[in-house]
Amino acid sequence: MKKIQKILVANRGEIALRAIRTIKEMGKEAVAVYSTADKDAEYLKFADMAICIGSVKSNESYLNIPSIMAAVDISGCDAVFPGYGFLSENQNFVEICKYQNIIFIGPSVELMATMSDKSKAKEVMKKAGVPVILGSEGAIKDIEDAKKLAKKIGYPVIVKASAGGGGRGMRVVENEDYLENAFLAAGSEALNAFGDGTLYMEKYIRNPRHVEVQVVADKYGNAIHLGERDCSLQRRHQKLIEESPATILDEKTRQKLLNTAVKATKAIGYENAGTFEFLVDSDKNFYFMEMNTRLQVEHTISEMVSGVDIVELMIKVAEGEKLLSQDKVHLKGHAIECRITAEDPEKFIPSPGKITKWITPGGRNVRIDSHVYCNYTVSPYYDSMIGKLIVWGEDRSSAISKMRESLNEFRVEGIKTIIPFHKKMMTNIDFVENNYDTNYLG
Ligand code: MV4
Repeated sequence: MKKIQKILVANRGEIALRAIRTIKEMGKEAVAVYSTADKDAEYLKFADMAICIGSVKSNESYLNIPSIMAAVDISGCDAVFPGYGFLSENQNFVEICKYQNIIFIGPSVELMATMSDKSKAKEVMKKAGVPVILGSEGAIKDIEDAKKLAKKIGYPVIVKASAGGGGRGMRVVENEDYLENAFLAAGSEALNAFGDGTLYMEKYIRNPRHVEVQVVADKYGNAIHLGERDCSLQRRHQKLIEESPATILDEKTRQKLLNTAVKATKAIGYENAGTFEFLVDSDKNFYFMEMNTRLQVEHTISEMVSGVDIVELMIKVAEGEKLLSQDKVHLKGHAIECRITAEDPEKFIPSPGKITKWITPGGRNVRIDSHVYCNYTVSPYYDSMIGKLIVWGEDRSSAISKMRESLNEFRVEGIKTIIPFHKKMMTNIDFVENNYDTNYLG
């Protein structure tokens, strides 16, 4: 078994810092990379080495594979940790790492490719016995095919881009009058955005909940789950608040959901960390939607309820260590995450600039994952997320109370943040009573 010695963290911001922390805790060396926009970031000094990989533009730095491979080579790393976004789901990057004998801490390129095709992923899951939403078998051929399919499925239907995900290249169709337009619009949007206009069709589920299951698998066919997350509070496909467990599910349905995800993980021979996304309809039926082949932003709430460090597990299974068994995982209590963005809390437009005051909440069961501090300048070049506030409580209502108090302690000046929005949500009757869905914020 080849132990990993030195890991290059191919990311920036809070997730780079989060990874560096675990790497060092494991007694390994961490190598950070940075663009010129991030050159003064304090977290770079927490790594054993930091290498500049290019300009402020992501294409010339965090997305630049030759620059990152050069940094791997110069620093003598034997593994790469991708985080989320940037190169985390880039198949070329995974192949190049393999070719250079560098361990990519994530799944195989084959499964990454399968899951990147949403229509194919659905077929694979259906074969593995996972419930999927009634729809087309694979791609829609043409408008005539679309009309026939929609009639068979029954309106409303939704057409989705096979290469899509995250909401792009999608159209809801209420009746046949709108089908042709929607089909053409979604197709050209998908072709434009992904270079692939392939579409598939599903029955449209009104006002669903988004519930996802965190899984981890090793090289020997063992797989475990770390519970589920309810990520229904989104705005324009941007998640804002996540919680674990999903208390809308009764215990029997929850167990069925979790077992389904673990069974599917084993059936496809998945390796490393992954997330199964499901839609839950108003009758509490769950259906597979997509699989994310990376660590996600909201992994922290699963860590809070399981006590497991997911990044540590990812590194261990990548080294070839055998996974702990499911009965060693004890899910306890309730965790909530509020994403802290540098955004106007009403208009949701980015608010970059210099932070002049940064006082974070703390105390028992409070976790802050953030790379920023007083006098840090939030760059306009990257995602507006500057940190995450995660709290834990014995149950959902104590977690909400804890979050409310924590948000009240938070002090940020110099930039606008989304904190006022989160404060409102923590007293919002619908949120507090768990009466919301993916369309709640419009
Ligand atoms: C759906 C749906 C309703 N019915 N599919 C949005 C992102 C992409 N991953 C799939 N999405 C949806 N697919 C069917 N058959 C509703 C959505 C959807 C959604 C899903 C999860 C979280 C937020 C959402 C917001 C709007 C629409």
